[in-house]
Amino acid sequence: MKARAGTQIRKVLIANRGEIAIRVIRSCRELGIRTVAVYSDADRGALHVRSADEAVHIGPSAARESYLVLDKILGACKQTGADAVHPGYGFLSERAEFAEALAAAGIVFIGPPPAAIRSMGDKTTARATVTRAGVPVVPGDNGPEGRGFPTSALALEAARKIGFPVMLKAAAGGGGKGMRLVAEEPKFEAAYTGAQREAKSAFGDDAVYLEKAIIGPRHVEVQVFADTHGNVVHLYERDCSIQRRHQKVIEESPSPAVDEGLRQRMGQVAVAAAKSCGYVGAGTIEFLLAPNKEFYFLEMNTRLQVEHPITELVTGVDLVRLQIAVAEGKPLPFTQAEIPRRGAAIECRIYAEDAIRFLPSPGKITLLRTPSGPNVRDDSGVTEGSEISVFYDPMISKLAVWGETREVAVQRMLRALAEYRVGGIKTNLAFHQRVLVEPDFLRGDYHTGYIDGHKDKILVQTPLEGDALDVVLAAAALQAERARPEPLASPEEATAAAPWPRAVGWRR
Ligand code: MV4
Repeated sequence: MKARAGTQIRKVLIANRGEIAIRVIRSCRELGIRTVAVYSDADRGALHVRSADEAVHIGPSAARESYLVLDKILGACKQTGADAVHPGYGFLSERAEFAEALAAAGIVFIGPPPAAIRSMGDKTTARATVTRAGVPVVPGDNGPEGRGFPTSALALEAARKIGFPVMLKAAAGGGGKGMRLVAEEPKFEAAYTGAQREAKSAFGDDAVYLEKAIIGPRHVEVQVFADTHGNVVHLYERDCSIQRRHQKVIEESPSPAVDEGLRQRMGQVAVAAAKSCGYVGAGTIEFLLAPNKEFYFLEMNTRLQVEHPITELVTGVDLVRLQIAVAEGKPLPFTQAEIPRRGAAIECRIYAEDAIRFLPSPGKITLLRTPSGPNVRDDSGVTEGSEISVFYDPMISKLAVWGETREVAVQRMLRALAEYRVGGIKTNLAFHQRVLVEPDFLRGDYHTGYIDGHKDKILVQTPLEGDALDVVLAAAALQAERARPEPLASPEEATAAAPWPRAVGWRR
């Protein structure tokens, strides 16, 4: 982001769709900034189009021919006189050439500098870059020239040194594509070939490198923020271990596995990682947290993330507003010590899907009632009558709740999920209820294998309703009374929050 100090953004084009476009529009509106939506054929009547001040049609439904076409976005900027672009997540958000093209056109990219996107986009470069700053990476080998292994023989030799089990990963990868767990030597050759082939077809780049495999890890990520004046802070962690096929399903902050000491260390390391690549704006440092509480840098996401609302709920910071301030060249409005961390937040991603078979369930939403009430936030991209198309991610909304303790947040999420009504398509609402009432989840005792490990109890279609829901609330209440409350950030807050709220049966 090349904003000179004092640049004032007047009109933002949102190069995205759905809930994140609407989320960005909301902050812009509060700031008195004009907004421009872009839309494809399939999104002609979409909510994000109606939410913006102006909208520009950018082509056919397929993202490859619309949302992913750089020139169409640039054209829409010129046509509307937008002076800045917010990329959201996905689509063009982590394409360095996009940030460069905008800069060349004199348009502010509300995101990091192209060089930071580039160095973190390649996993071997990212590992090397953060290692120089003292950040712990998973023990491994980037290959003889630092960008993958040219032959499986060389890779096997390195794997023996690292020790099995190992992970083969695509240098251009991320998100699990081109990744292979290899438990033992006889399986290595086939895994190497498979990872290479998958990397080539997914990224047009077959470079693969090696890491020691961490077994039973949690995925804990730290939100970072940097301004153009050299200030870098973190906004604590999110636990995103509840995933399915590398798709996050439930996220929470703080992580039940992270105590205050670990939080400070992970935060400091995350800040060092951001500094190592000259970062500016909102970013996320992903870590694997091993069962022995060792943590390792995994990758950096150089964008605002889907799950950013839970960080907003526990810190009270509007991350999009902050992105805009930083893009205008303003300094961060707080120091590390001034960032609050209060209570607990949980987010459930509500999908239009057959949750058991894990397949999208596109179609028209014929009925929609979204939950509200105290400390409930529903970030949605649809309304009643909206069409969930086959062209894009079938996420309906992100349901996020806050509670003074984790137990209260769980109860609140169960209440909010029970309030949700969606007609016309299948959803994963019942799936979420089943995850939340599992004793292991209630204890915060889970890792990235949680869903597969609890298949028979979670992957059933019946929703929890009526009497069953009473049971659920009772279970959560019991848990709340047993559990020791998460200590608050400061003695003042602890005083303000005491006495601890009892698990109250408001339905009675
Ligand atoms: C790993 C790992 C264990 N050991 N790397 C999956 C997606 C990609 N971002 C990194 N992933 C993993 N890398 C080592 N050395 C386990 C995973 C992993 C995982 C990580 C985060 C969240 C969910 C996951 C599910 C399966 C595997």
